[in-house]
Amino acid sequence: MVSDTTRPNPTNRRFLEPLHGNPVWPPPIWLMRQAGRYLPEYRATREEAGSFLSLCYSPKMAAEVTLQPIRRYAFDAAILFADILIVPDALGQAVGFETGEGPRLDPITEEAGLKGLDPEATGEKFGLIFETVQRLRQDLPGETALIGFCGAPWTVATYMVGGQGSPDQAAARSWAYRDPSGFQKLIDLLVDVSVEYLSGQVKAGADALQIFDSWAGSLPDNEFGRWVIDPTRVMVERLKARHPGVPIIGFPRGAGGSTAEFVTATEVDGVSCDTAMPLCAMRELDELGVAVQGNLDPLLLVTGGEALDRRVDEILAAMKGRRFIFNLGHGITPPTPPENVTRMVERVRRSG
Ligand code: 1CP
Repeated sequence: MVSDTTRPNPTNRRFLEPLHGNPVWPPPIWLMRQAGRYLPEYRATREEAGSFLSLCYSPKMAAEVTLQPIRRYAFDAAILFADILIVPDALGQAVGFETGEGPRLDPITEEAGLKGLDPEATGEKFGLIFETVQRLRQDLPGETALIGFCGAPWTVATYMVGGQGSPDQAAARSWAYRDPSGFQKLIDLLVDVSVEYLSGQVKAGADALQIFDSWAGSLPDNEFGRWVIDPTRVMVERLKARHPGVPIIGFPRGAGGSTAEFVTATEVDGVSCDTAMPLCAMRELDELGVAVQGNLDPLLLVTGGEALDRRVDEILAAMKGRRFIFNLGHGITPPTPPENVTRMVERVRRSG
């Protein structure tokens, strides 16, 4: 946490300041899924690419869609355009994206299925992602930080085991209950591969990392330590040993009352809070010594108007003077009018 990781930020990238222990105001701002279907220029590049995965694996086009929201809104950070399911795809569990339907994988539901996964095979596909990062570091404005990312082992496992997104992640949870030692092998493999993947992104030019645990909230508290906290803690420990100055943000979505324990046990430098996290709880997280990121409801960006303004002001007032990064509680949704994003960014930047 801060006492271990604070160091001067050798760049002029304001986004990094709260993560190194220094509050800055107005707070830095970026948005989860800031590249995406709400932008007409994204839809055009996506169409040119043909499929979602060809977009992810084309360094030129993936860099282009990463830059699009930076050109429009001058966010303080860009996030590499890729997906958390690149990891299973590169391991050999082919991922398909059906338009409008989300990802589809051939499910792995027991230990024997792990034989089909090959960490040695990830090089070619990971190499394309690292090339995107390299291009981005060259093309981004000097003051814009670049965030690399991956899915947390638990969340990636929910897709690998379920074969698609699900409302309750029942397939992964039931393997974990039925055969914890077999499921542990899948988690351990994802820890190893994800550390290499993130380390490669740092070597290629990422300034900070975010680990997305979008389904952390589906586990009861007696399972949360083993499948959410432990894998993330090990990843943070290994990444810090290799890249001591590179801050790591955790996003244990839905973790609620277990979030403080997540922060202390994993030693992340920042925690991204979902929409349901009370602002008073976000202040308590700051008091643990981490930067706090969040947590506007993405639906307010669709609604716009005074309801949007009011909540932006409430969040800013609650977090003023803290190590805070303005963001959403989850990703931007496709119906978001781009001008509502402009309105919000201006309001955050004008806040004194
Ligand atoms: O063009 C399209 O139609 C594809 C939509 C899309 C996009 C724009 C998908 C499919 N992934 C992405 C990009 C993406 N995904 C980014 C890029 C950078 C940015 O934020 O701008 C990132 C960080 C992600 C991460 C991701 N993918 C998460 C974690 C964050 C979250 O939203 O909870 C998850 C769960 C995924 C899986 C995924 N990929 C795509 C979809 C539709 C989904 C969700 C599937 C489901 O659960 O049903």
